[in-house]
Amino acid sequence: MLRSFKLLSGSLLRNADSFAVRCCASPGIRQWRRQASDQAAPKSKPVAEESGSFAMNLFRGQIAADQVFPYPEVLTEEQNETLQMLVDPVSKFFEELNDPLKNDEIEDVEPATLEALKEMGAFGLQVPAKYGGLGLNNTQYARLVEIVGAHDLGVGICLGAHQSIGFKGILLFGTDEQKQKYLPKVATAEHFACFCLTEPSSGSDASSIRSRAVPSSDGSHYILNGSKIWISNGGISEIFTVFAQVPCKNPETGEVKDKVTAFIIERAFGGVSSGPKEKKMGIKASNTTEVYFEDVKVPKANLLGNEGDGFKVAMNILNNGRFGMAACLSGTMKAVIGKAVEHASQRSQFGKTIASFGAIQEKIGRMMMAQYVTESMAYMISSNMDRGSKEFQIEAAISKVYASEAAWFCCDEAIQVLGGMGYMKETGLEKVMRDLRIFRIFEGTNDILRLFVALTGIQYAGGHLKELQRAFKNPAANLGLIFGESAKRAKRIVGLGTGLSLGEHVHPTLAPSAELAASAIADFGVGVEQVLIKYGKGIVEKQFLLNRLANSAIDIYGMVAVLSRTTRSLNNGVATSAHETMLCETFCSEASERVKLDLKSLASTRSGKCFKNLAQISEEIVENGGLLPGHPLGY
Ligand code: MYA
Repeated sequence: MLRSFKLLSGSLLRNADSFAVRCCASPGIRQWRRQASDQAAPKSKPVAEESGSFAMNLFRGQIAADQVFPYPEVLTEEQNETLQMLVDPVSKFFEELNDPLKNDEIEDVEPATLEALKEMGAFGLQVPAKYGGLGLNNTQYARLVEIVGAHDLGVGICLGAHQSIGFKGILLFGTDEQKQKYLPKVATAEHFACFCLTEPSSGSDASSIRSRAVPSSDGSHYILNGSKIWISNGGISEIFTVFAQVPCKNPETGEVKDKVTAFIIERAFGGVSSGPKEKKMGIKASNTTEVYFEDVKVPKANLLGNEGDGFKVAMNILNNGRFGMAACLSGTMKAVIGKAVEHASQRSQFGKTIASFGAIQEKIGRMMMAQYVTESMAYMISSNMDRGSKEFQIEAAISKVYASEAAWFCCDEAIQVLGGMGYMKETGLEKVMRDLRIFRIFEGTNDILRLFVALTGIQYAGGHLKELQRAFKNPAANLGLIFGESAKRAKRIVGLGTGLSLGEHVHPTLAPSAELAASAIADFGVGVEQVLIKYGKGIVEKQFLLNRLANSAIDIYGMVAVLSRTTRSLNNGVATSAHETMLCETFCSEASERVKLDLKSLASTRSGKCFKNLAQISEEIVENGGLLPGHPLGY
């Protein structure tokens, strides 16, 4: 036993050492990439802060249960009552008054609809009542945007671009004066707001923006120049949250460097103009334009946050809004599933309703599972945000990725269930599909968010691995940490498992599914550690692997979200708990198999060869400027 402990700790120390030389402590995607191609020694900074985030700890193969068990319930009786009073009228409005196909056709929100939404207070859902809004929390907001998502995603974007990101920065980072000045008018949509980050040369690489604001010589204001593209509400907004480079002086070195800074810009400042409405595939009712800033005089008082902090302001606004997308799309899924079910139960072929055929049952079952997972994630995150958690960025990104892909899947399958009818415009699914396509692209493409999820988690796990390495340099002072970690690894190596369990948190009925999830978490932690040790900071370039780690993290978060929610239903004896149990068991079973496959591919020679081939195929085609194989007919 002692000998195996010594052997184990020796190899751990060697590996941790080699990892530490190659991996810097806490870089972001950009810094990591820069350092990966640099020969210079990476600068290190204090690491290994503890995180309460479930997803973050997943990357260490640990269960941080507080955010996920029990399934959070945050609404007070009063908040529930307020919400219930809103749900009916909002649903009725969308069912009876809003015309999604008409909005789509005129590529605008019908004026009467817009006015009615303003009257309902729909543009200021989360603005505190003292500034004229409804003062809803994230969970209440989620429940209402779900209704919007079920009926009209085009209107949803008009509402969401305004409050989910347009003026969210003022809510999150505004001074009292800024809040007093701007919130009352945006809450009522007397003034529309929008979020101006993306530029022609800066999409996913958000910090490379070129718009620039230079302080005036008397220091009273900035002069802003630049242009933004694809701005939702860009043509109708009076208030713009704008990100621009500002020359900032390092107080220690005196060096001046451009840093992203956030501003609140009014169209009334002058020099602000918008391009024509873009012609889009979907969400046509929403107004998308370019926005230009030409020598705009911006008062110093309109800085949002501090000079140089704009990138974090932007990221926080986006993190804060992403759960809303999941909630909204869970509503969309409900709606498309409803259409599929209605058709499947009425349409007869071969003498039976098509709902009785296995091929259709599998589709409906899978659609339902995807919706249940999305909804469980959305409300888990909104509740955690309402409970004051500040660490939800990975979870929010996961929910955006999962929801946008699940909604696409559901809509595609619903169309398939309806067959020819599904393809007809009047059924309404064609519009939903066009509307949905953008959700995998905007607010951070799913590709970039997968990298964000994987690298943020790896960075956290890497910090802790480095801490372990430091502990080995002074073992006497760190016996607890060393022994704990080594014992965990020793148990795993001799096949005793890791001791990880979700058993105490889940209903006994779900014990087998909980075991699958716990074992996926343990395996995932090992997978992360192995890629860290093998590639060090070079992991940032291994996007085939990062994608698979992100997929596993998404699946595991999904498993835990449904385990938690289903447990609540079972504990409360709700009527649908047996149905939910099947959704939960099936998802956990399939997701755990996917995780196994993804993790296996991290080290498998065969997968490695496939990834290499795929990369080379792409390189050759790109170099050739198009497809390489000749036509089978020879001409
Ligand atoms: S708006 C446009 C959306 N654009 C994007 O989302 C841009 C995507 N790009 C990025 O997110 C970043 O550039 C990435 C980082 C992730 C690629 N939270 O060196 P870095 C920290 C917290 O990695 P980069 C639109 O589409 C990081 O830890 N912190 O940065 C609207 C590091 O910190 P430190 C973060 O390589 C459409 C530092 O920043 C985050 O440049 C309309 C630097 O990091 C984060 N997320 O790339 C939608 N990321 O220095 C309408 C990084 O301390 C709404 N950091 O180590 C619809 C809503 C529908 C519902 C409503 C219905 C009513």
